[in-house]
Formats: sequence, C-alpha cells, structure tokens
Amino acid sequence: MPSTTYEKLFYQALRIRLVEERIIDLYPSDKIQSPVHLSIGQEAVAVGVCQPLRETDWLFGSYRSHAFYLAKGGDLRSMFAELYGKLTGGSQGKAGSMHLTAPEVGFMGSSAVVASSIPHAIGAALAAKRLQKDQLVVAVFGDGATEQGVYHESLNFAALHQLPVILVCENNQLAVHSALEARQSYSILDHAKTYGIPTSKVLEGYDLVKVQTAFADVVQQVKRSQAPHWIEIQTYRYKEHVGPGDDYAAGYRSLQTLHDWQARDPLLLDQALVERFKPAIVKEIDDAVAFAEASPVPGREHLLTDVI
Ligand SMILES: Cc1ncc(C[n+]2csc(CCOP(=O)(O)OP(=O)(O)O)c2C)c(N)n1
Ligand SMILES: [Mg+2]
Repeated sequence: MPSTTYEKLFYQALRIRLVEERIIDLYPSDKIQSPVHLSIGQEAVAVGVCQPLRETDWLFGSYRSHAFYLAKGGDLRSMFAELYGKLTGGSQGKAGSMHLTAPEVGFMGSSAVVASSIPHAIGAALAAKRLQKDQLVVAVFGDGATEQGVYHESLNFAALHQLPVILVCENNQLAVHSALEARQSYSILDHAKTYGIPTSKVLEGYDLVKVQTAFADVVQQVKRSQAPHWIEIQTYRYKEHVGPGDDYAAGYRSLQTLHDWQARDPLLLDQALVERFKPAIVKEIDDAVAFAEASPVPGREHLLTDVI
C-alpha cells in the first residue's frame, strides 16, 4: 500500500487511469449506457486539487468528471453502476457519466451543459458565507467554459460578494475539436484578474506534488481571506473529446504534443510503482464492474421517482 504523500497521490491517479482504461475496454460491449468524456492525461489535476479538501468542502465539476468524482471520494461501485444505467448507481442509473454526484463526500454535481455548474458553486459559496459554515466551495471548469457568459457573471458575483470559492480552470487547451488559439483573443488568467480576484497558475499539470502543493496553498489562502481565488492548471487530454478512442487524425492537434505530455507523465514513467499498485486496484475495479453487471436495471416504477 502507498506510504509517502507522493505514493498516495500516485495511487489515486493510477486508480483513476485504470478505471478509465477499463471503461475503454468495456465500451464496445455497449453495456455502458452513457457517453463518456475521459480525463486520461489529466488525472494529476483532480488528485492534486482534491487532496487538500475535506469531505465537507464542496466541489462542482463538468461532464468530464470521473477523475474528480473518484479523487473526492466517490464510491467506485456506485459509479460503474451509474454508467451501466443500473438501479444501484448514485442516481439510480438516470444520470450517467456526465451527471455524476456523490454529495456524501462533497462531490456536488456535474453537468453536460458547459459552465452550468459554476453558478451552482457560486450559490453554494454564498450560502456557506451567509450560514457561516466552515466550508470551501470549488468550481472546476475547462478553458472552453470561460467563453460562456455565465462564467463572467459568476466571477463578478464571487468577487463582488467576496465568496469563499476557488475557481479552477482545468486548461487542456482544447474544446471538442478546436485548439485554444483558434478560439480565444484573451488570456484567461489576465481576464480573471480584472475582477480583482487573486490568481495563480500551475504549468506542470502532470506533476502530482506541484499541483497538490499549489492547491494546498490556495486552500489556506481562501480559508484566511474568505474571498475567491482563481487558479489555472495546464494539462492535456490524451483521448478524443467524447468516447473511448483517439482523434489525432481529425487534424486539430498533433501527435507530437501528445508525446511531449506523455514524456512527463508519472503514470507512464514510474512503471515500478505502477506494477506495485496495479494488482490491488485491478481487484477493486473487477469487483465494481461485477457489482454493476449483477445489479438490476430500473423498472417502469422508477421512471418518475427522484425527477423534478
Ligand atoms: C452551453 C453548451 N454549449 C456547447 C456545448 C457543446 N460542448 C460540449 S463540450 C464543449 C467544449 C468545452 O470545452 P472545455 O470547457 O475546455 O472542457 P473540456 O471538454 O476540454 O474538458 C462544448 C462546446 C455544451 N455542452 N453546452
Ligand atoms: Mg478544454
């Protein structure tokens, strides 16, 4: 089992990667009843961000949130069952991969609509402030989400009302099939500064310890200031935007960029640690998949339950 902080971070990141690699293996069987947006390549962001948070701190994510769900402590059996559309899933099979939730560990929700969970996080931070809760709120969003109007409304509101919220831009430099340079005339970080929100940036989003250390500092800062902070973490998505495949033939990015990121990826570089931790993780994944497979599908009687 992992002992040092580095090993613990590595174990979690490897667990996330192996879960998503199992999803890739299972996908052609059509047992997974949901589109999947994989975070392979981006695991260190989720692990480094979630490690300094407590269960009582709330995190809101996007449709690309398997990594955050798991890093925040979401149950693996429940996740596979949700992907399979089974009754034992976190949302009884009604939500799927893009809308995972695990409120019992502070993973408050994710959404298919780009940027839509950012205002939810802002509202939660407003409630935390008004109710004087000892709680931080984190909103995680992509570089593409910063192009949405509601992102700007959210930053303004958070700054104006000095809310205890951390805004995390998980910048993989891609939105579907377009590179950042083809979409944005502004610097995301410089723009965030114009709201008077303190900012930071991590260029090495593959480095588990760097992300974790930088984010732990931000957590301390926001606990002290009870005011918003904005952080950008650079990372790279290895797989296609949605689905289990590759899309390097689509022409919007190069294999060279992938290889540059892979050359710094600890999960590829440290094979000794991978070999040490893999058997226990594979066992856990086998168990979760078997649980999902054996679980019942929802019946007609469940169609309208828990639906507003
Ligand atoms: C409001 C809205 N507009 C457009 C889409 C289609 N869409 C899905 S993902 C995506 C790109 C988002 O990119 P980014 O925020 O960088 O997240 P990433 O996929 O890179 O994690 C778009 C435009 C959507 N789901 N919602
Ligand atoms: Mg992106």
